[in-house]
Amino acid sequence: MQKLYETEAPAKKGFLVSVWDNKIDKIEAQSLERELLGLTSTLGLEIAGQELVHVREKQPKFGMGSGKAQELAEKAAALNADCLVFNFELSPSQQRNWEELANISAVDRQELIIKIFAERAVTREAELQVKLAQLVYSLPRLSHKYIDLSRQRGGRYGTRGAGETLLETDRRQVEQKIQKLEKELKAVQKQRQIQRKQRERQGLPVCAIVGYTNAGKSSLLNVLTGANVLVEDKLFATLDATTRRFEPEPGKAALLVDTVGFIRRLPHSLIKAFRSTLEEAALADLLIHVLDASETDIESFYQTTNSVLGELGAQNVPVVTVLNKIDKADACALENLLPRFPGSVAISAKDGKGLADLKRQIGIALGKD
Ligand SMILES: Nc1nc2c(ncn2[C@@H]2O[C@H](COP(=O)(O)OP(=O)(O)OP(=O)(O)O)[C@@H](O)[C@H]2O)c(=O)[nH]1
Ligand SMILES: [Mg+2]
Repeated sequence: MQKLYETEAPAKKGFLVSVWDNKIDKIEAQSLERELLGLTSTLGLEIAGQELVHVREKQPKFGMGSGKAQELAEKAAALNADCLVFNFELSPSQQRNWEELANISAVDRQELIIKIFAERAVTREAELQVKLAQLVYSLPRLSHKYIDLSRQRGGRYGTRGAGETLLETDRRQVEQKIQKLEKELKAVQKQRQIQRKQRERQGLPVCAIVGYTNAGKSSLLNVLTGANVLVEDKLFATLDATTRRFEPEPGKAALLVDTVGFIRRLPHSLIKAFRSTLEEAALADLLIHVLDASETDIESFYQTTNSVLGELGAQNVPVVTVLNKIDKADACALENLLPRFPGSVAISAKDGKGLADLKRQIGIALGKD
């Protein structure tokens, strides 16, 4: 069969391109730039350099002016970067244009996030969900130079690049694969529904811990229940919902579910593919919305989580808002946050501060039913 494109050697050094346009303010642009750095490092890629470009008017060919694009391609080449990483969504044609211009792979934020999810998937369900998201993302991009961004891959992905499945295949085959995966996923998800029903039979109220990635959700689950869920200073450490029993008040048991973290501009193919996992939140009796109080851009994180929750149909579930990492937060900033999030509970999952108060608030919220 004819090959559509060749897989490139693994990329080692990325040149990061972030844009700041009229739609967002500079603080958010800088926070997105930091986040792009976090996403890239999570994949184990070295950073060759980065630039925040102010774009007055988006131009179709590169998403910015051709002169600026040329300048960035030259900078990346001078720094020996072997891939360009963008903090905005590239259309399939923009992606191709950048790759032709710079002669290295161009990866956007969406693809980066999908690749991280691919690395993190452990359960069969998560694996199927990620594969599905990858194929949906790849479908209009069959000419994209697929590269292997990861240097820390384990055996599961072997020497295969994330897009390699596309190598020897064509659009129709990809579509068939998508259909097959959707079917397989449905079967696996039935299993999850059975588990959910069993849980319901226990008759215990369910609290779902939700929030932006890296806010400290798994840390909170661990300190409240003695669980041993992986906690890491990396984005998307958790991809599967873990459930544990706990007692917010003596003699009053509830179930606590850890969930996948959210991120700004979460790729739609991922939301769609992970819908059943994310829906844990919509089916809960109570949401525990964890915010990282030490983040300067907390407002944008708060809005992102709320808008994804809305999309999942969880807007009417009662919420206890938690300001976590107070041990790290600036005392003055914290004072401003408390009136901004009335009724919120300030805690530190790290040193245990505020946990007794949080349990009390959870008990009260559950008692309201
Ligand atoms: N200083 C401080 N660090 C914390 C606290 N809670 C969590 N962290 C750290 O924040 C990082 C992320 O914590 P996780 O619990 O993995 O966060 P998460 O929300 O589950 O993240 P994802 O699963 O990736 O969405 C880790 O390095 C934790 O050690 C806290 O109260 N104080
Ligand atoms: Mg987690």
